[in-house]
Amino acid sequence: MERVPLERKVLNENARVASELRVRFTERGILCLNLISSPGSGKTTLLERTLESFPASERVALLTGDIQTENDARRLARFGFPVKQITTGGTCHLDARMIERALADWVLEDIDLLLIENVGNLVCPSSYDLGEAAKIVVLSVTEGEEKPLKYPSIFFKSELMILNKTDLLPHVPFDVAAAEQNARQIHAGIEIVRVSCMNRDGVDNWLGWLQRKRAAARLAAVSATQP
Ligand SMILES: Nc1nc2c(ncn2[C@@H]2O[C@H](COP(=O)(O)OP(=O)(O)OP(=O)(O)O)[C@@H](O)[C@H]2O)c(=O)[nH]1
Ligand SMILES: [Mg+2]
Repeated sequence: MERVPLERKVLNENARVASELRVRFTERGILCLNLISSPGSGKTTLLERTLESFPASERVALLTGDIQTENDARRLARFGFPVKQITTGGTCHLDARMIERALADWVLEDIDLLLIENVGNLVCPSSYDLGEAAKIVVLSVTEGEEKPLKYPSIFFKSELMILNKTDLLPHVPFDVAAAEQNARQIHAGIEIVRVSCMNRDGVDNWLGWLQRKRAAARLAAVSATQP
């Protein structure tokens, strides 16, 4: 009986902090993206492919969430951009307060792009707004094409689905058209980019999507600050 009101209170508090973060990001023209997937779909690898394409002058920063270990932050730190690991110690998702705390000693004026890798989980992270401009769901071809139907919430809330590990298609029974149709059945407007982080196929399409979103965030900041 007590559980539902408590859950609602937690989500309301999260929504309040997330909307404060969103205002801070929007005003400064920071594009914040929240990457969500099952464990091992390739979030960190996609971020590695992304960072290696950037010049050293790129104003990008990253937060990466895991229940345990600093491994992902170590992998991402190799590229020289600011990275912080958020270790949740058991919680299966990041929340807006964790993002607020992680950003406390960073100067937001130095950042244009904030990439957040959520804890590997296809369910819990979908309920927690982090103040992002968009959620991105990563699905890999080893997971089965029915996943959008089984875990609809995250596909419904994501602007983009990255279909990763396409290099494995010759070796796994995965129907790409059915997977994409399932995603569109849940969210008619979802954008889809097929990539292989292993052989880089399609990575430029992802980078193109990212640049278009960044341009839109810069425009939104100009209109937010105009009287
Ligand atoms: N064949 C193939 N393997 C990939 C690809 N992308 C990632 N992997 C492999 O998949 C495994 C998991 O990748 P990660 O990037 O660590 O996955 P993650 O989503 O960050 O995992 P968590 O942070 O634990 O949720 C690693 O062994 C990667 O090398 C790909 O496009 N093709
Ligand atoms: Mg990872």
